[in-house]
Amino acid sequence: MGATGAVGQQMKEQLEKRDFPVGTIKFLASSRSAGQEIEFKGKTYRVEEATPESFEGVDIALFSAGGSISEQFAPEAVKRGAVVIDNTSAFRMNEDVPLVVPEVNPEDIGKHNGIIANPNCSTIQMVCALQPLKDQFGLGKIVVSTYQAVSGAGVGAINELKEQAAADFDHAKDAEAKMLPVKSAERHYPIAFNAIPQIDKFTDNGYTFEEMKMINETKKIMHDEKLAVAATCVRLPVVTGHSESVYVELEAAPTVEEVKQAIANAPGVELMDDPSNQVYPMPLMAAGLDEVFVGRIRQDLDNPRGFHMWVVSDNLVKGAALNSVQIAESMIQQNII
Ligand code: A2P
Ligand code: 11C
Repeated sequence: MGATGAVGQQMKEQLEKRDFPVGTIKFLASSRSAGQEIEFKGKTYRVEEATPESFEGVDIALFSAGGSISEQFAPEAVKRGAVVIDNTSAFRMNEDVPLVVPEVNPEDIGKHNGIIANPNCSTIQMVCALQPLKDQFGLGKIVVSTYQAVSGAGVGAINELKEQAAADFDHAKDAEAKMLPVKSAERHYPIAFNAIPQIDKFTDNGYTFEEMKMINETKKIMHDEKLAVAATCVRLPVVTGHSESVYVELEAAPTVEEVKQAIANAPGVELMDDPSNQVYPMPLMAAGLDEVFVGRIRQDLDNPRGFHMWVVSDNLVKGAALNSVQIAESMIQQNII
């Protein structure tokens, strides 16, 4: 569902690349793109307009067409016997909906009642890097600042950045902007040559919805309501790949080498940390790759339990499509489907 979107296209790639055991497949979107052709494993399919009946006979439905579409169609899919893996924020915080990153809490998948939620992209990459530290040293406080790519806001935002970036810097302030910070907001700002400290709308407490997602989802995935998390989320003129500066205070006081070793051994995470050779993760290099890359690991200069690190991952891959497909794979491995 949402097969023509930025994440939907990646979902198709991941299903192909990982040789997911597909019997039959259909590609759903709105009437706007119905009839478009999509190639999957050497066969040509036509995009179909989603209707409730689209889900008859479906075992697993991967959704990434926006929250309101999930609210409308996920119950229809569940009613017809499908398990929905939903990449929107529609159901994430519902008590009866597991919120899953397979490297962190695969055991929650079995508690589903028809819907399993895929977390927000910026949350996924952070918890992948934090889980090994939680396991070995215990977590105290987390302070994260993000540097997020426009692909998180969909195909329209990617196109807008490309158009604005092709123009001259001298006219950047006056560039036409319709997509960011939020399509439905009253004011829009150009993203080319800029940094926008607003992702999604503001909530009543002065944090944005994106920031509150990072805070609330991290607590839910890590099963720790008391975990102290603060977030500042910023949009940058990067096409794809979110970066995060993460400060974490641990319960124990390991050496920086022990922290690096824990990160290096974590599933789905790659240590990329050699400052003497200028080796550290960057979104341009992470684009299209599966891993969560971690570098710039340093001990805080004032607090021996405090560590700083730089976490980068492709938000469309591990942050969305790959994580959804891994949830489906884990369901098969755990005999949940
Ligand atoms: P469509 O191409 O028909 O508009 P993105 O987040 O990259 O903008 O992608 C959004 C995805 O959600 C697209 O695949 C889009 O399809 C799909 N979508 C949007 N509105 C609907 C709808 N009413 N029903 C089904 N799919 C929808
Ligand atoms: C962004 N993180 O980068 C957002 C996109 O809740 O799944 C993902 C929104 C979500 O704009």
